Amino acid sequence: MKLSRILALTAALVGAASTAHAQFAKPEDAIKYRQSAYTVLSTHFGRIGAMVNGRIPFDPKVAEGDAAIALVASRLPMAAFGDGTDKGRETRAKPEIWKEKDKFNAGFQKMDEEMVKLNAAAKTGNLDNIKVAFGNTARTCKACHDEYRRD
Ligand code: ASC
Repeated sequence: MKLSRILALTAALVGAASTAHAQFAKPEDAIKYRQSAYTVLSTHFGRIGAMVNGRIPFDPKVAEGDAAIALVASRLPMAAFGDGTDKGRETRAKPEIWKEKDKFNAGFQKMDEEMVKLNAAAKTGNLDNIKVAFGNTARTCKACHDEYRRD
């Protein structure tokens, strides 16, 4: 998929995701939604990781598709961290998320920038490029997990 196409598609999806906020009937639904998005994100991001680390063979087309899905999935959870969604279902989300909204949102923004670069790297089909971008993106994942996710 062309990067411009991915970006156009994700812009539309993020528009849909940001209005999803009002659509959650219960906090439980919002928590389920974001957990589902993280499951999809982790599955596809993790498969790029497996290629980067040599656990599975590198297939540039598969990596490109995974990067596109990871980018879309990474843009979904933010709309599901609305007020009152700290409780309602088992969650590892820490209360600090709702106390440090600007900082939390900045973390998502940073991840987004690296995810976009990962997509550009995946399009080159060059494993070394993907390795660098994957590492940079993974650091932005970890930064938020360290601060805002219970073990
Ligand atoms: C993954 C995955 C995460 C991140 C994180 C990066 O593949 O599931 O949560 O990478 O481990 O540090």
